[in-house]
Amino acid sequence: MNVKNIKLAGVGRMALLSFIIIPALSGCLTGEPQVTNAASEGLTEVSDVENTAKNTRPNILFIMSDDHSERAISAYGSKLINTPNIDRIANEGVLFKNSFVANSICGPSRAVMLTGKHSHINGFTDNHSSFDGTQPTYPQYLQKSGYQTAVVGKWHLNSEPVGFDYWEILRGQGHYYSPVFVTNKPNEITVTKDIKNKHGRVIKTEYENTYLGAYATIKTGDLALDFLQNRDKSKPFAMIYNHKAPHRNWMPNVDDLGVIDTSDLQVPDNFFDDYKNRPAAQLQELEINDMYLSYDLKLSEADYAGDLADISLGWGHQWQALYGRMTPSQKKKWDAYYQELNKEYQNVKGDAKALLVWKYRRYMHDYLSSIYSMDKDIGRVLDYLDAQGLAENTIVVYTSDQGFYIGEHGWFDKRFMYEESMRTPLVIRYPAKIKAKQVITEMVQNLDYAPTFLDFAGIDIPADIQGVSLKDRLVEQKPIDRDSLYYHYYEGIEKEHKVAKQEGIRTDTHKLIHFKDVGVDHFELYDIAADPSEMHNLYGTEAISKIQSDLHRQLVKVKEKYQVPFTKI
Ligand code: SGN
Ligand code: CA
Repeated sequence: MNVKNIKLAGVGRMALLSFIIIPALSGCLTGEPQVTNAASEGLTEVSDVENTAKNTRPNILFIMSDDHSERAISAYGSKLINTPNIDRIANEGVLFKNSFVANSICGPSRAVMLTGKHSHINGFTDNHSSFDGTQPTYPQYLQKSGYQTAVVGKWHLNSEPVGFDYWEILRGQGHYYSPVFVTNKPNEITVTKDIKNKHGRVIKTEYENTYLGAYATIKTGDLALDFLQNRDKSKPFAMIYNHKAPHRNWMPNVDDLGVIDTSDLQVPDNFFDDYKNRPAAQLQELEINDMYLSYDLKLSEADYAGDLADISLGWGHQWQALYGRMTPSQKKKWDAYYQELNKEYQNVKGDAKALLVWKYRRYMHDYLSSIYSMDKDIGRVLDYLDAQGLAENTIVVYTSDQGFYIGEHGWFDKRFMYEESMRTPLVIRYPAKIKAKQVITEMVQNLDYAPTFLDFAGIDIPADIQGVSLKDRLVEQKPIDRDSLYYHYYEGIEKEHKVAKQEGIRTDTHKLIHFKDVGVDHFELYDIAADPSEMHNLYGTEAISKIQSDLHRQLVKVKEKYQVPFTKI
């Protein structure tokens, strides 16, 4: 971090402190239970019995990354990278071996988590939707019941956060370098922006902070720590601390370059997949082979002069814009690392297979490096909880908005109901109530987070929530009541990456997927136990016919249970 950033971080802290004090004071006027500062005044910490009970409720620290495959987490057995801090949460708590999303794409997955409801109910079906923040979410319930709530980092729901005392979120997808955040609490560096409708009327005012020279991962951690340090200590807190990393285009922190070595990395077994018997997979555009040489793979124009496809698509300019967000000293470190290695491109570009392997290794270097920095940042926040004696009574969750392909089927990105992207990492720690070193193999889904938090906070779970609370499983080892998961991806073949619309059901052993889109209408069926990479579509084969009809029956049942309109797909 350069000197400028340190200064900016300090300013942010002061401003944050002032806005936390103001709501605390305003409580005097509203007649809410009054709390005094025990440490400074030597009084008991709370003034009434009800509030004492409330204060024993756990804090909640929800940590989420963007596009983190569980196969890039050492606690999940990854040999690709060490993630000591995510592992710390798992080792001191619980690791879910079979954790899934309901819709493997960013905004929709986040909406499922906030509401505990499937996409067709919460209305945020694809990334082009805008989240209706007036509907109930778990942060709103927590806030109403006395939690101090905050969200920092990636949000990506196209509408402003509702139910948070403090929010400072990346604009849209956000940038790795010199990130732009929007906040509800302006500070000294804020630029005020009036947003107008097409008639020129101001419809809202935004407060925007550009942290010049900052790296998004570290800035997000700084904001999380600022909130924790300056929070209202009379209340339990619930903070969502969301990273942009390791989302495309995987720009590592210049200070961490060289830590990850992928120069000899072997490609996954099904890297050269031919997509036989899987028609939707034949139509996708998720292949590492299709990555942009500059934007994705970090070659400079000089490196690929003559290979004009990349430039003609305009992505050279996209890359220049991102590179341009770095400070001169960051660019110097970046170039010192990449320029030498980029010379390899000349040796491989004439050999299609060698080039593809080179692309995979470069992709993995950048992806894993972004994770390395993020894991370190998570460590800073966990250290703070330890130092403040907060770890015992804080539920810490680490997850991702979905899984990701890191070369399986030759792909990057997500969206498919196949295992790599339907899965998402999930580890939970809560030393006061949850025994350490548990591994849970039952299937859970991102639908379950909201009811679990409400349950732990002692709030009745509203009847319309579709997920199940994991509290009794976590605390008392009671089995989870569910035998299948419903999945639905809505974006479709006409959108980026050309992945067909699909829905389906996953049981412990099998998966049935219905692909239905323009020019696509077929089922696929996998025996996940025998074929975890889903290379052999068994749909329509004699040996599977009984299981097939059973899965069809279950799909109908599960759609009824979740009130999925039968016309949707
Ligand atoms: C961007 C990326 C896509 C990615 C989507 C959705 N393209 O559009 O590769 O699938 O985000 O990701 S990029 O050229 O802009 O990098 S999500 O995690 O937000 O759902
Ligand atoms: Ca994502």
